[in-house]
Amino acid sequence: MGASDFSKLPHIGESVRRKEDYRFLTGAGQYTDDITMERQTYAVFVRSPHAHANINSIDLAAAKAMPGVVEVFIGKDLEGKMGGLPCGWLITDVNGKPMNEPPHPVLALGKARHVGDQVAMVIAETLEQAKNAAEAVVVDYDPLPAVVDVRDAATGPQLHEQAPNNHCYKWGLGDKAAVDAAFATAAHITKLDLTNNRLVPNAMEPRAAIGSYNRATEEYVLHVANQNPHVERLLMTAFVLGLPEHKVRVIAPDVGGGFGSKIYLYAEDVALTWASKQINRSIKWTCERSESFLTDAHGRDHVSHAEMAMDKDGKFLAMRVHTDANLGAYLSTFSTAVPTILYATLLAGQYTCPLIHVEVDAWFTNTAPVDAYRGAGRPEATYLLERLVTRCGWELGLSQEEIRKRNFINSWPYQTPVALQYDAGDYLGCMTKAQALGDTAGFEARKAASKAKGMLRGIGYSSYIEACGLAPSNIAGALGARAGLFECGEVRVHPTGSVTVFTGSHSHGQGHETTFAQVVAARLGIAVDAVDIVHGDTGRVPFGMGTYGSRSISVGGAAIMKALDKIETKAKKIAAHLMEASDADVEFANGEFTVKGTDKKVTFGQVALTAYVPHNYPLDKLEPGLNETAFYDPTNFTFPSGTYICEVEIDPMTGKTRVDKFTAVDDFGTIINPMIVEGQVHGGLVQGIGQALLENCVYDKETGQLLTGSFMDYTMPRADDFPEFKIDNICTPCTHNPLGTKGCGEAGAIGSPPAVINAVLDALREVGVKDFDMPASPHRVWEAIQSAKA
Ligand code: MCN
Repeated sequence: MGASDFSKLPHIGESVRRKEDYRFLTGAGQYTDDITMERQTYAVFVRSPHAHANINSIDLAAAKAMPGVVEVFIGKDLEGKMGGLPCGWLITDVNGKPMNEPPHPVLALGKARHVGDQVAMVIAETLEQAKNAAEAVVVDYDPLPAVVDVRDAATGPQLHEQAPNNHCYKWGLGDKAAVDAAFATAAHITKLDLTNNRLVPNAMEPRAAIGSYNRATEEYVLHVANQNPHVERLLMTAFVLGLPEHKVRVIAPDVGGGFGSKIYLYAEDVALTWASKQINRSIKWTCERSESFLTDAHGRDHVSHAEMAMDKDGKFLAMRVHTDANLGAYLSTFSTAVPTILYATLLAGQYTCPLIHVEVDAWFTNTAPVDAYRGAGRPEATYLLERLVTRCGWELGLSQEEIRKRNFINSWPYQTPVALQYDAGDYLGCMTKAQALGDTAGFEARKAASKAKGMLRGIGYSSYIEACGLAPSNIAGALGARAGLFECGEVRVHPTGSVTVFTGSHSHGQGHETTFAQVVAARLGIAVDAVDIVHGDTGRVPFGMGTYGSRSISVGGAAIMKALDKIETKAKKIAAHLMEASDADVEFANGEFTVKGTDKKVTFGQVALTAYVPHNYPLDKLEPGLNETAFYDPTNFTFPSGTYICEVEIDPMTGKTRVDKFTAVDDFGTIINPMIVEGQVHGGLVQGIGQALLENCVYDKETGQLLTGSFMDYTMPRADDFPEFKIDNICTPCTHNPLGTKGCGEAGAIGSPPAVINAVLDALREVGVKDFDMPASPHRVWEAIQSAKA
């Protein structure tokens, strides 16, 4: 079935209420911490209070003697028994060498490299006993100088022997010589320095895990708040524990948000799994919020310099970018892919810039590891490009609309100079719709009204594009991924015609139990409630590559569609048998099989029953049962795009910035469930605007201590920080997946930060401020105004 036929099916484009919400809203959800295993113990991790320190000795005598203590493990106990935590993405340096990949021990060995680095695991009968005993562990540290700012990494104290000057890799993309030549003859060059501030993910449910071991079957079970259970198992068994994969079952039950931070194989997951066999007991660990701040993989933290060369009419000729990326103290699972292929390949944006050269230096510092956080590389690319484009316009005296119009891509497919080929879009159409919805025509009047009150008002545009549906395995493999990024779906039709689907995608808030059911119900002509979706269990789902990169509907959903194709083919054979017709004459629509040119028909339910109750069934030609599995590997990424327009009002006396209007028009191709998509856009906008205005992760430069280690210091956005968003869509279906869908789960977080900062700068230009970077906290805005005055 083609994407355009699919979009016309019942249930597609319907705001079906979320099936999963009843259990969440009535407290019946089952998160990892809600689960209690038999003979369960509790673990607490002793963590380094220093950003960088040699560990001279660890004295466990007092801790082991504490009431209820079952065991205490330190790095030396694990040495030789397991490998280090692997990085799933190898980057080749510009010189053709592999990146520097220092070891990442499960428990620190000899040295702690960031505040919160895990040094010991204390296991006791109760959580209180484990906490008390953890305090009795005596670690003799020898503190060392620390480096936290990526700009100081090269000259800072060395973290790893295997990474001289704290350098992980220098990576590049594009034709430097051609770019330099274009710059040499350009009519105008615009330059910009930017910092993309570090963020802490802060999912509502903190990380949690329970490791268990069954001596009889010699099987491990890990319950874990994770977005990616099969990959977690693969990395843990193949790279760290050296176990046969079928002896480890990873279950990710209900998960309360991840935003990328739960894709990774964390040290705690491995330690709990391994130790469960050593003590022959289940071990539960639930991260505390302050521990999350210190140890969840953080996001962003780029420092960049960008330049655009233009002709006299503002047409882009070439762009060059240099970025320093902070990787933190160790390589997290996908960290190396974020500042490279997920970032640099998006730097063409929506524009026809023919030449782009990007160079990225990635560095280790004494901070928590940095990895993918909602958008992963694409928000960083969009922030840089959309800030640069706006500045290009301002320097040439062109409006934010005009500079974009002069450079928008307007025919597809479009091959960018940074590897990606966009399949479909309508960038001008999207911007025009956003301008109408956001009443940009009325901006000057609103600005005058603000001025009359002594306030500054600014407007900011951002026309983003992102690559979702991660990822075609060939492309990912060629670019260094250690695994293909296909997806798997199994459709099991039961004799009564109801259906259970087993998907390798994982839902941790995105509503898959509803939208995937809509897809299946639409295809089979049955009720949405007749379809159940199972995910997050390596013991039940054949295989899966998990959820990230807004891939689930476009890759996971497409795998289910492929399995449904197989179901339809087999079901037609059964229907042909029932109607005594040839397979070729059987048609299927709206849950009914008919024979061309006759009034014969049988329902999907009758066919399902026949598949399992083989009365008069042609067993010699057709196997009983109606159960199919498919793997889908996309041929390209999907390319959601959109234009966001933000209007801010700033009080110059206090620096307080208020987002007064925010308009978002996106192109997600075919939309399965508009209500869920709208919710996804809302969530993304809150995270993106949150980064631009409020959220900022700060380490102390001298001591390496995390200064924003709690919600008292790290400002989480709240509902009253935002106006009512104006949201709409256009639709250019994705041309290469059977649903026509493009991902929507990250768009809001990708497109919104530059819209906000462009608006802030537009307002501050009035009072002479020339440059400004995130976050636009009152103090920073006030300071910028004061320095412009001085
Ligand atoms: N959808 C749709 N029509 C489309 C596109 C999507 O109806 N054209 C629906 C999908 O069926 C799905 C939801 O929208 O129910 C999001 O789909 P998709 O864009 O495929 O994204 P994923 O399901 O793969 O989710 C991942 C994405 C990412 S990468 C982050 S980060 C993120 C996000 O989703 N983390 C989230 N949204 C989140 N939402 C919640 N509540 N919690 C998180 O941790």
